[in-house]
Amino acid sequence: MQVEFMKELILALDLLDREEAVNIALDTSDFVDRIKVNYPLVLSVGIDVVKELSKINPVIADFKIADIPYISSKIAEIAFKNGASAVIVHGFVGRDTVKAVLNVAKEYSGEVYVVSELSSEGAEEFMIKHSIEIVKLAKELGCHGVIAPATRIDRLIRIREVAEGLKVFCPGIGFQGGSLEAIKYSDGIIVGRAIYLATNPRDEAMKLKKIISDYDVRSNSL
Ligand code: BMP
Repeated sequence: MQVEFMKELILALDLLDREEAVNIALDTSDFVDRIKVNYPLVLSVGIDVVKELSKINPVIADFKIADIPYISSKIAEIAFKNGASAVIVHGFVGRDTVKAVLNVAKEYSGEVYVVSELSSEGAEEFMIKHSIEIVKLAKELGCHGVIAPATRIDRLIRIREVAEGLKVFCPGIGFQGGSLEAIKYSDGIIVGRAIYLATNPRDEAMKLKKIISDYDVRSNSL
């Protein structure tokens, strides 16, 4: 029986230099499913880097959009116009903003991912209290997925249950100390520094993709 590999490796390309970013994207592209760009890269080298990277792999524009609907939809529009295939929005801002971003995404056949609770410790102060409601909102509005922490597996499991039918992508593996076990409970992992700061980013991406594929084989044989 043929095994389908579903779980993804998403490269968080948080570099400040365009050439270095593009070179690492090219070098790791055989093992990476998507590239996630964030403010450090875009604010350093310009939004058009999204277009360039999207020729290598689909790009998720992680601008963690969290503004009034009017501004949020403008940010999403700029991301999609520049070749992003998905954007990340914050859910704590409420349904009007998430809806506005979804409406823009529809025009571009793009995807919208919603942050449930950040992988960092500070999420325990405020976000954790509302993250399940945020996931429910993402589901109700028809978003494509949520971002959930690899640093708190118990929370990830709970979020996964509530997010049934949505994709769950997990940052936090590597420098943030998150567990590889997150692969089991997610549709993909988001990894930055552990790849782009490695002596050999290609080897690191290959290793991670192999671990992910092994989880895929296991879940297919259950
Ligand atoms: P790193 O693997 O270097 O820790 O990078 C993680 C990436 O995932 C960063 O781009 C960060 O913005 C993002 N991220 C995160 O770390 N935690 C979250 O909860 C949500 C994120 O998007």
